[in-house]
Amino acid sequence: MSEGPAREVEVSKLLSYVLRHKPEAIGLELDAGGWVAVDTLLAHLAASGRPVSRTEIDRTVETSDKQRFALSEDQQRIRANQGHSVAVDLGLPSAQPPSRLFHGTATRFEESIRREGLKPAQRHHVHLSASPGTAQVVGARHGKPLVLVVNAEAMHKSGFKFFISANGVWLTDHVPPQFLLRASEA
Ligand code: HQG
Repeated sequence: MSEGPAREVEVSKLLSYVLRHKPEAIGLELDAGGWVAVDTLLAHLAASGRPVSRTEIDRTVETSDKQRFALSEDQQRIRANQGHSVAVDLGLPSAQPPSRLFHGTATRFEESIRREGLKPAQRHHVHLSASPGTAQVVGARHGKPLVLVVNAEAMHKSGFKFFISANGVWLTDHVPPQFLLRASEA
């Protein structure tokens, strides 16, 4: 089995795929909270021709640049911290957001976003960052990056719920256009 950064990215992508999007691709079933036993995961990965070791799982959980995965307290189960497209209830507590949050997107989406607000696309929530720098990196995944400023304070006061994932991503269901600030208002 290969080692090194390329292998770590490969394992992280594989785990993202089966723990967020397509558990059924390897015959896996997640529980309501998105958890699965690590032993079961390893067995299904091996049976589908993509063997991963327990050490590689532990290393991925520890070193994932964005802390994408979490192990249960007893280390027996694993789940993705956020980013799911399959139906799971992460049971995250709602939290008071900072007054401004940032969303990274591509310039070509701006017109549609200004019209409809931010929608979660295939995921469960709209993903927001506490720092504009992180949002810039997220936006660059889609094209020429654009960082939008969200008036989270006003949303929160209006009763919109915010959640913070175990890896520090702010999540909300939808950001209506009136809460997207123009650069001059931010
Ligand atoms: C856009 C990665 C048109 C939205 C990242 C985004 C993040 C609209 C795209 C996490 C729209 C959805 C999430 C509207 C939203 N009209 N476009 N009304 N509303 N959009 O990938 O936020 O590496 O599902 O701006 O770092 O880019 O996977 O969401 O461009 O944390 O761990 O629709 O995924 O983390 O794209 O990324 P995505 P995202 P991981």
